[in-house]
Amino acid sequence: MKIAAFGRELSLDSPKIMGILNVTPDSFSDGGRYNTTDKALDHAAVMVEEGASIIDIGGESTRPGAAEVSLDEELSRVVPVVETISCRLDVMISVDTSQPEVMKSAVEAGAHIINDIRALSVDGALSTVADLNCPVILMHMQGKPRTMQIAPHYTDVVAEVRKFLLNRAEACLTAGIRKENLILDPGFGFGKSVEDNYRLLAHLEELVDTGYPVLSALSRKSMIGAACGISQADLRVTGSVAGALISVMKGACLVRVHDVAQTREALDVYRATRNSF
Ligand code: 8Y4
Repeated sequence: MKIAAFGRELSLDSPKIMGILNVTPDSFSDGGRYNTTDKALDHAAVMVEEGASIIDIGGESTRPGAAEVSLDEELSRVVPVVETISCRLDVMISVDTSQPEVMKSAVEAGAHIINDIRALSVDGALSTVADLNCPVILMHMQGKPRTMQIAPHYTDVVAEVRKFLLNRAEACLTAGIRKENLILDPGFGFGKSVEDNYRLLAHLEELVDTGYPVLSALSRKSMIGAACGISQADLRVTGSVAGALISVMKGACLVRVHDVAQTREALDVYRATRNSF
């Protein structure tokens, strides 16, 4: 398996790291230190050096209760950063957005992958990605960011998440998006209790079994804090690395992380072990 976009390719035969670059002023888990274009570039360069194959750039805060961002605000946060990174670094760029206008402008500016927590549910998103002909990450969410953590409920979280994602994949295929461009993501923390999140992680193989590449994104999230008893998000590094490694051992081929160097080391040990089988 591989991801291919705009003349660039990334083999998924070995797991790859997506480094998180937040460009929202309230990027909580890095204290908002990297919110200008220069600082974003510096942070991205460090992550590439540490082993990130993809840099994920997002201009909308999806933190529960966060304020909604206008289209112009999102464009002005994302586009300059995408332009700068695509000119200066040899790395794939994903853009965390649900808005067709942002998708188009970001790809024009040099982005390769659309990362949509709303799984292309906004009007015009399906046809936009079909036209762009680029890879897209479809994520599961129950409810809406503002309220999703109030009372998440499932009868069978693993079956429901799998079914939702396969339905969205079908909608993509119907809209003319190529199968090779689809990546599935269980959406840890998006309308899920800690128990739901761990059930999804424990059964990640059931998502991998779909045949689509799976991305796992649990870095520093509350499920890690809950298991480790750590309330401060930026202190959840070791638990996050463990979660990334478990995901990869269950067949995820992409992990979205804050702590690239630490995750790279864990995946290197796994690789060395596998190579000795
Ligand atoms: C601490 C650190 C606590 C981070 C919470 C968080 C996903 C995603 C996000 C995901 C995909 C986040 C943009 C939420 N999560 N994209 N984006 N999958 N594909 N929270 O799970 O990182 S933002």
